Amino acid sequence: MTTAAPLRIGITCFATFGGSGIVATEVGLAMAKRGHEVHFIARALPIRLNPATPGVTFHEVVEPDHDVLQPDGAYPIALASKIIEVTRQFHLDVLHVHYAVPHATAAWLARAVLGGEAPRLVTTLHGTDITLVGTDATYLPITRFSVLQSDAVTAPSAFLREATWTRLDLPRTLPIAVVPNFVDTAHWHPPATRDRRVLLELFAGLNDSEAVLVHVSNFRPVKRIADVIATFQEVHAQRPARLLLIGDGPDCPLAEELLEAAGLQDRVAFLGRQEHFGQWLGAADVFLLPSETESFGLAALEAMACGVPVVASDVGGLPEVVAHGETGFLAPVGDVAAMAAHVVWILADYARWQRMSDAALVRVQRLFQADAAVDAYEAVYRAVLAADATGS
Ligand code: GMT
Repeated sequence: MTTAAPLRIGITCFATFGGSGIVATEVGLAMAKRGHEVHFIARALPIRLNPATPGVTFHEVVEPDHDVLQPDGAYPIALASKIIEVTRQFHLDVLHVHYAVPHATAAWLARAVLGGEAPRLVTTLHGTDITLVGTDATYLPITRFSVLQSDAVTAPSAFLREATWTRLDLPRTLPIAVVPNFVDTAHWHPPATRDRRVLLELFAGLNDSEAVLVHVSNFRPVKRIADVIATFQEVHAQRPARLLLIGDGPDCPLAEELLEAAGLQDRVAFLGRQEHFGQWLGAADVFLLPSETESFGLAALEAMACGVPVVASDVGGLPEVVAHGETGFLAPVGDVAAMAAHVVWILADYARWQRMSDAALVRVQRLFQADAAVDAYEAVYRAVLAADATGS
């Protein structure tokens, strides 16, 4: 329980499978556990949110079915209306939106309508809202405006803070608090004993000499799925290996096509979208994340929390998560040969693998604990409220 007065907090996020929605959900759940009243406002129940959690209420944003608005839709307006409704009913102190567009934009609109009753606005940037969508000429002015209208802005990495200042042409005097993403180590942890039998249900006939590589994502082009497959192919050419793919998205058919072309389909388990996959993750050997860019790489952090070394692109916020040579390796984007060589090197010696696995756990404990991140977010909430009270 919190010692200071409990807050009424609104949280807006994407409900779909993706890092920003997961972080938003974990922050909200942790705030509720601390005794705050938490209202999730989203298009659908966010993945990993149990609406029966004490202290949590879910408010669904429904777009009324008016012919004139079809097929264009008006989601940001429906969201703003729901924020207005929830604020009026529950007197929110703070609205914490995750992903700048359209969430911070809808929040600005709601606040304009609410006037004196408006909650303080905290915007957490997540990555593509700045690096891709936010810098698209269509959205740039709105993204920039929405960020500037927020009472506080946070980003999960120093990389994304810098990218936000630079790409939105914002002064470095605009405070952007870096609050790293985090994992609940009660949920994400290595198995008590590294029992590979759980993988037998996925890979018939798996034997101890075979390494299991794993990739988890939303299979968007930014994840460079072709590089996941090519890295696996190179590793498999050098030593027996299997590949576990978890997630769903537009590049799933590409993955299947490439695996078939390489004749590797029977070496791969493709599980699609999974809510609970820790047991398989913790039994795997190396996690692959060869993305084009990542503001942070939450999936890599979850793997590290399960004691799995990560081989990833040396890009974006990934170097802030993966310690090169200690908890895994980083290689230039697209350098499949280097990534495969790193994987083979890690797997060549069990003691070496174990050292990296242990180092990953230590790094997670030291830098990415839930309590520290939730403390940081709560401090941001209290700071914007205190600034409001003093009129600063
Ligand atoms: O990874 C994605 O493509 C989804 C995206 C999202 O908005 O859900 O993830 C972004 O936010 C995550 C949580 O902060 C970060 O861990 C991911 O690195 C980031 N993705 C990119 O920057 C591509």
